[in-house]
Amino acid sequence: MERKIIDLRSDTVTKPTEAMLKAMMEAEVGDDVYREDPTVLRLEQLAAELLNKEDALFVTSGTQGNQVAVLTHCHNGDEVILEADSHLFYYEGGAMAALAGVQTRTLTGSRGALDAAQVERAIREKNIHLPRTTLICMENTHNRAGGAVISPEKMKAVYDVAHAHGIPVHLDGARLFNAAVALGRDVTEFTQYTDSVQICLSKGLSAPVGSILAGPKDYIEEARWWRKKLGGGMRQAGYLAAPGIIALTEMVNRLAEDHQHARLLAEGLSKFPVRVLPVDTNIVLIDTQGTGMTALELLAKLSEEGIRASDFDRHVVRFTTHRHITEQDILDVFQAFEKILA
Ligand code: TLP
Repeated sequence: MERKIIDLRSDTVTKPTEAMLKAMMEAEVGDDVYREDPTVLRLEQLAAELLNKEDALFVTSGTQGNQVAVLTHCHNGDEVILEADSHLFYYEGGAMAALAGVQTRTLTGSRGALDAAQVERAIREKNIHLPRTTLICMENTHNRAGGAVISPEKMKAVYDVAHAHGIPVHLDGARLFNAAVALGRDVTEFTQYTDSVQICLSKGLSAPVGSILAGPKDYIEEARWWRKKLGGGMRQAGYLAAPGIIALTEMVNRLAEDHQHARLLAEGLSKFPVRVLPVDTNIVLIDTQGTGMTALELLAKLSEEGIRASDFDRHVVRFTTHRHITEQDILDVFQAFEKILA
C-alpha cells in the first residue's frame, strides 16, 4: 500500500471539493476580456459585496493581485511602506521594484502588525529631495509572523495615520478569512480600514486557482487594465470562478477546524525540545535549535516519515493545517517527532 503523505507545507496544496468540480463542469462561461463571462461577473460581484467594496477583480494569484494593486496605486520612483517580513516584500521575487519601479521602506512589525506611530514617522514629507510615499501595505493574517491575526483596531490606527496624510492602504488578505474566523468578526470589520484588498481563494478556502482584488470602482477599472498588461486577461475564466464562488459561500466557516488542528499540533510539539511560537490561526512555526538540527535537517528527517513542512529560516519550520489534514495526521506527526528525537 502506498504510504500517505501528510502535507503540511502550505494550505495552497488543497484540492477542489466535489461541489467545486461539479460547479466547474456546469459553469456558464463567456469571454471575460469582453466582460461576457457571467460566472466571473457573479464571483466579482459576490466578492465586492462580502468585502464591502464597490468592485472586485478576479486575478490569477495572490501575487498578481498584490502586484496589480501596487501598480494601480503607485508611479515608479514612489515609496511604499510595508512590514519587513511581508509577502509583498519577501516572497514576490522583487516584483514591486521590477514591475512598479517603487522603492520599499520596510518597518519591523510586532507579530506582523505595523506600529502606527512608526508608520507616521516613516511617511515622507513634501521635499524636492525625497520620494513620495504613495502606499502603505498591511498583511492579515501575517504569514511569516506565523499566521498572526492583526485586529481591526490595530489596522484602524495605521489606516487613520495613512489617511491623515492622504495615502491609500492596501491589505494583503491572502488569509483574511482566517483572521475573521479566529476573532469571530466579519471580514468587513477589517476591510473598512483598507482602500484595496487582495484575498486568496486557493488557500484554506480550497479553490484550485485565483484571488480577488477589491476596491473603489475607478480603481478596479484601472487594475483591470494592469491585469491585462500582465497577461492576466483570462477568457472562459468562469470555469475557475465557479469554485471561487463556492470558496466564498461554503468554505469560510470550516477554517475553524484548521485552527483547531494547528492548536493541537502546537500543544503536542511543545512537549519536544523545540520552541513553538504563538498560534493564532492555521500556521505553526517552530524553532528547531533545541533539537540540534537546522530546519532543513529536520525537514529531511520528517520527509522520511512521510511528513512534509516548509523551511522558513535556518532554524524555523512552518506547518500549515488545511482541509486535507485530520486529527490523526497530527497524532502521526507527534509519533514521527518521537522517533526522530529518540
Ligand atoms: N504564500 C505561499 C508562499 O508564497 C510563501 C505560502 O505557501 O504561504 N500573500 C500571502 C500572505 C501569502 O502567504 C501568499 C502565498 C501570497 C500572498 C501569494 O499567493 P499566490 O501563491 O497565490 O501568488
